[in-house]
Amino acid sequence: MLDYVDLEADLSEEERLVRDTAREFVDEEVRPTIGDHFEAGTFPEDLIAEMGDLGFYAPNIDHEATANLGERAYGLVMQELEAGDSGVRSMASVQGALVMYPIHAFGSAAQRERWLPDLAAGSAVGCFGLTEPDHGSNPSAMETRAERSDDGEGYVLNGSKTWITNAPIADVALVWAKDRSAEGDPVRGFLVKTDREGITTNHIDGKLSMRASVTGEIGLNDCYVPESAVLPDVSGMKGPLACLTQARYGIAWGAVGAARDCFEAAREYATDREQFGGPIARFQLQQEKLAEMATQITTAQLLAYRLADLKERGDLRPQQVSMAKRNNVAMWRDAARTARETLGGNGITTDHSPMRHLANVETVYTYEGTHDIHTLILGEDLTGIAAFE
Ligand code: TGC
Ligand code: FAD
Repeated sequence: MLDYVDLEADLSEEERLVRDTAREFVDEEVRPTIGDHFEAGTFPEDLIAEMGDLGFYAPNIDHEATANLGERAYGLVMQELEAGDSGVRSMASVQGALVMYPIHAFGSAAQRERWLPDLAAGSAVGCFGLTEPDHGSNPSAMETRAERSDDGEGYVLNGSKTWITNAPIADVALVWAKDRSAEGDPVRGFLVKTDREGITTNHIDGKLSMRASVTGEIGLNDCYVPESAVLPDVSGMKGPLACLTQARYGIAWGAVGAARDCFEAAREYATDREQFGGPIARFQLQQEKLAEMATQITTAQLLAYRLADLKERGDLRPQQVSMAKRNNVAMWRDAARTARETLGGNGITTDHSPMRHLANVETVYTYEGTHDIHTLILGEDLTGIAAFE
C-alpha cells in the first residue's frame, strides 16, 4: 500500500489499530458488493449499523456515545472509507460531521441525549439540509424560513432543500432556515424528525456519480416544530459553515484514500498486463504515470497529516481546510483519470475501481464547496479582497 514517505512510522498504536479496522471493514464489507450497489444506484444500508458498531460516526467528538479518537485517527478512517467508495465516506461524513457535530457543539443537553447515542450507533440516520434549488454555492441567500407558530411555542417551517445526502432514509433532518421572528432573519438550525407532518422527502434518480449513495430533496410545507427543535447555541451562517469545515477536513483525507485506491489498481494492472511481449509497467510512459500519481498522492497526504496536527491543537483555520479540500480532490480527479487510462478498456467497468472513483469525484469536486468556491476562499484569504460577487 502506497506510503512513500513512511507516515505509518509516526502513527500511534491506537491510530494503526483504527486505520487497520477501517481498512479491513472496507476489504470485507465494502469491496465485494460496492460495484453492484453502484450499478444498481443503491447504498448498502446493512452497513449503517455496522459502521456505528465500529465507531466510525464522529469518532473525534468527545462524548460517551462516540469512539473518542484524535483528529488523525478520524482522518485515517475517512481515508480508508473513501478508498472503498465515496458513498460510504459520505454516509459517515453526513452522520458525523454534519449532524452529530452540530448537535454536540450547538445543541441542548436534551438534544444531545436524544440524538447522539442513536446516531453514533447507526440506529438513527441524519441528514443536513443546507442547499436549495436556487441557492447552492451561496447558501446565505436561502429562502427556507421559520416563523413563530400562532401559539408562540414553536416554529413553522416552509421551503425546500435539494441534493441532500441520506434525506430519503433519514430519521432526522438538520434543516437550516432563516428565522423571520428575530432581528435580521438569522439562519438557525432545526432538528426536524422526518415523520413529522409537513416534511416530505423524495429520491433523486439518474445520478451518474455517487451512485452508491442515497440523495434526495426535502419539502417543508407548514411544518411545525417545537422550540426544543432549535439548536440553541448558534445563530447565523457560521452554524452551517462550521459544520462544513468538519466535513471538508474529512474529505481532504478521503480524497487521499480514493486516489491511493486508483493508484494501487493501476500499479497492479500495469505489472500484470502484458502487451508487446511483456508487462506494460516496463514502458516509460506507464512508469511516468505511476510516478506522478505516487508523488501527488504523497504531497496531498502530507497536507492531510499537517491539518490533523493543527486541528488537534485547535489552530486549524477554515481557509487551510479549503486549500486541502481543493487540492486533494483535484489531485484525486487527475489520479482517477490516469489510473483508468492505464487499465485500458477493462478500466471502464465496475470490475475495477478507478472509473467508479472517477465518477464519484465529480460529486466531491462539487459538494462541500465547489473547487471554484474554495479558490475564491483562498483568494480572499491571500489578498483580503472577496471575489464572490
Ligand atoms: P461569511 O460572511 O464569509 O461568514 C459568515 C460567518 O461564518 C464564519 N465562517 C466560517 N466558520 C467556520 N467554518 C467556515 N468554513 C466558515 N466560513 C465562514 C465567518 O467567520 C462568519 O462568522 P461571524 O462570526 O463573523 O458571523 O459567509 P458567507 O455566507 O458569505 O459564505 C461565503 C461562502 C461562499 C464561502 C460560503 O457560503 C460557502 O462555503 N459556500 C459553499 C457552499 C457549500 O459548501 N455547501 C455545502 C452544502 S453541504 C454538502 O455539500 C454536503 S455533501 C456531504 C457529503 O455527502 O459528504
Ligand atoms: P452552483 O452554485 O449553481 O454552481 C454552478 C457552477 O458555478 C459551479 O461550477 C460553481 O463553481 C460556479 N460558481 C458559483 N458561484 C461562483 C462564483 N462566485 N464565482 C465563480 N464560479 C461560481 N447539499 C447539502 O446541503 N447537503 C447534502 O447532504 C448534500 N449532498 C450532496 C450530494 C450530492 C451527490 C451532490 C451532487 C450535492 C450535494 N449537496 C448537498 C449540494 C452541494 O453542496 C451543491 O451542489 C454545491 O454546493 C454547489 O451548488 P450548486 O450545485 O447549486 O451549483
